[in-house]
Amino acid sequence: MGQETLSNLLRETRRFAPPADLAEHANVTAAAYAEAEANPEAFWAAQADRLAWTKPWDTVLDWSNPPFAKWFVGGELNVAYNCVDRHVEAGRGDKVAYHWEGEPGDSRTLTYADLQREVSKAANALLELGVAKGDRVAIYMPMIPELPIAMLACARIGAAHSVVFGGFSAEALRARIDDAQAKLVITADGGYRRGKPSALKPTVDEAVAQTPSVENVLVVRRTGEDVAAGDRDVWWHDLVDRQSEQHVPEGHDAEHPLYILYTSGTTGKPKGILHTTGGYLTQAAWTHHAVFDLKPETDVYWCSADIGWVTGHSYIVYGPLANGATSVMYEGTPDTPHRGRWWEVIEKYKVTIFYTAPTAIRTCMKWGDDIPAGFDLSSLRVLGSVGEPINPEAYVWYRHHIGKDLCPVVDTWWQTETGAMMISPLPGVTDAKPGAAMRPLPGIDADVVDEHGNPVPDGGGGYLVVKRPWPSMLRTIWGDDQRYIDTYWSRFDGMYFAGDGAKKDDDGDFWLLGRVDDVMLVSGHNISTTEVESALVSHPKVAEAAVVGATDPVTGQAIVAFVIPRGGAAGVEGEDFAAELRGHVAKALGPIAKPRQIMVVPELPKTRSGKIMRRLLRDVAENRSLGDVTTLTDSSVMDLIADKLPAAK
Ligand code: 6R9
Repeated sequence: MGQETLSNLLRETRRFAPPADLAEHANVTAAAYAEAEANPEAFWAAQADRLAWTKPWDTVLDWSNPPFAKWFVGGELNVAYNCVDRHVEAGRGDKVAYHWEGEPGDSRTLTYADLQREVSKAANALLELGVAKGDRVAIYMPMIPELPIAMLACARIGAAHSVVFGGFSAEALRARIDDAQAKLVITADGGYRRGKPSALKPTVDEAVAQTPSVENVLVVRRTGEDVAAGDRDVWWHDLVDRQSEQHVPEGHDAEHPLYILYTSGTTGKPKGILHTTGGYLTQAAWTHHAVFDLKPETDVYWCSADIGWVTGHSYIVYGPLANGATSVMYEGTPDTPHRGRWWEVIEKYKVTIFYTAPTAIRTCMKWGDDIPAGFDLSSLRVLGSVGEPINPEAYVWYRHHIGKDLCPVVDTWWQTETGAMMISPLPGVTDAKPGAAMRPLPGIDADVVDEHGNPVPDGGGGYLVVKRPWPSMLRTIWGDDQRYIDTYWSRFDGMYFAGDGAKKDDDGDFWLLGRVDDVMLVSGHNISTTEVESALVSHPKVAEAAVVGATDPVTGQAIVAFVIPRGGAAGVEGEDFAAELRGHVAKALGPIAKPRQIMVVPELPKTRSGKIMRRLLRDVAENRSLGDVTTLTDSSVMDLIADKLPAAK
């Protein structure tokens, strides 16, 4: 970053107040902010009390050895018991935990009682394979019910799981298995994606050929395709089906490892983010209750993420189950067999709360408004967004076309490292602004600081930090305490550095501006890619935009934009359109933010979790050969973009 703080260009005046009846019956009211501020530890202790503990804690927070936090010291609990058994014991065994929808149209319903039986059998199976408390289990699976069952079975016996997203390569899987020294890999023959079986087992075979720590590979049959039988392989149906349905869960220490989840990162070895038991479940459950206003008796909740990402861990598995929610879980892609599949699922299960990512919302904008219009979405009452800054125009589209202007949209900022939501509106409290994550949640002390670590005034921009430990924070990077300190706690003294830029508007509300590595420096001004992208997306003909700073002899960096037109938009080729968009950005943000160059492209390069990979676009804009493309969803996208290149210099 340069000398100046991040520019603060975008002005947004739209406000959306909570619907009156939602506000009246909201799970959490404005009083929570004051209560948490007065005594954050007492506030979190009260939220931990929403869970069942087998042994009470002695101390809420031990911060005597920063940055290594311990929450609920001395307490013991079992995460699987909290997510499953206690709902059955409370007489809610017949309540649906998951309405599972397979991509080919098959479906399964799992009640909490079903889940208790399945998780107990799976826990017994793991024990039979010699997996013990403290061991690590790698999970590489499609979005089928056995995935949360496997995670809960690990949690039940105190083995830490490491879920690796099913789209990762054999080498990525091998590196993660090796780093965690996993004893067992749980996988499937494959899953369904884009209308056909997509194999997983061959990738596992390749990975475990070089991982001596692995004693067994447990394989679920999903697609029925042929798989090679290795001598460590065991079929799930052979082993798990014959197990006892009884397994008595024991309490584990509040700081016992629950899971490791690797963040890909743009450089270097992936970081194994470690989450532990008590604090993690407390914050995952409370935020799910508060931010979605979940009413477990009546709501049907759906998070469209893949469980391979942290969003799926906290908001498909642990948060919703701890709260006794009824969830939808969907196996496949949004456009199979047609582009209305998600809306069809919402109509079918009468989903009331829907949580997705800006990338998906912009894709739906691109496909056209008429697609969601063909389905009954009237059951919806709260909408959520996560993963990237949501452009104000995408927010308004989501609210209007999906939420019928009745549903509050909660833009939730958090990270794999934070474990659960940190900054978000509350749907019954906040007058939300499109594009803003608004305020740190009750109990969270986040701020925006300048390069010296001093808080910026309202209206200023800088770096997002967290100033006080929070229950679901990462405890370390697996096997590398020093890297944990260096990455997160060394940039600013005594503060957690998230790596994101942010600004506070004149009301003190927070706007996230993307990763600080992506900020552009144009003629001495720091300009956020997010703001220029949002200005482009506010043009009626633009569905998606990605902006990068390319080296420029005159201005240091110049803004280069890649745009995808909205479905059906006419006149989106040629210099006239580029000039129109340049003028539009200049009008919205000022002439300094005017892109030097605009390229109309059919697709953008995204990571497998849907975040735009600006690094690759920078390579294109600077006519360099492409860097590492292994985390890209679809590498042919870069060829499509390269075809447009004549315009690029
Ligand atoms: C949950 C998740 C974390 C990074 C984070 C930030 C970006 C996530 C956001 C957001 C703006 C939001 N991010 N939510 N940016 N507004 N509501 O996505 O975790 O995969 O670890 O990514 O995603 O840049 O630092 P993870």
